[in-house]
Amino acid sequence: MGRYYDLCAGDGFGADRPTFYDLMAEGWDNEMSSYKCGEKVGIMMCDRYYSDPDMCKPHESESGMPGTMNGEIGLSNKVTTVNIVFNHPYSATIYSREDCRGRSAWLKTDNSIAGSWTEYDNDSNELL
Ligand SMILES: [Ca+2]
Repeated sequence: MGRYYDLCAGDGFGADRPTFYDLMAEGWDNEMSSYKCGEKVGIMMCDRYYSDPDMCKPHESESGMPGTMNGEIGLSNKVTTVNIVFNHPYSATIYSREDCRGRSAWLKTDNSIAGSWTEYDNDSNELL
C-alpha cells in the first residue's frame, strides 16, 4: 500500500450538496491511483478543474458509489478534483477490468423497477 489521504464529507453535505475537493490545494494533484469509499459516501473524480463540476466530460471523469473500491483507477495519476457524493438508493458501480479495477463509473436509476438488469457482455460491449 502506498500513501493515502482521507477526503471526508463536509458541512452541508447531502443529496443535493456534495463536498468538493481541489486536489491542487491538497497537494495531491495528479497523484491519486486508487480509492475506497465509506459505506455512506460515493466519489466523483475529474481530470480537470471546472468551476461547475457538472461540466466535467465523461471521458475526463470516473466515479464510484458508496462502499466501493478500486485499486487501479482508469484516471491513475490524473485526478485533479473530487466530489464526495451522497448515497443513491438505486445504483451500481461498473468497472472496465476484472476484480473491480480499471475505469469505474456509477449507474443510477430513479427507482428499483426502472429499466431492466441484463448481464454485461465484455466481448461485444466496450465499457466507457
Ligand atoms: Ca489532472
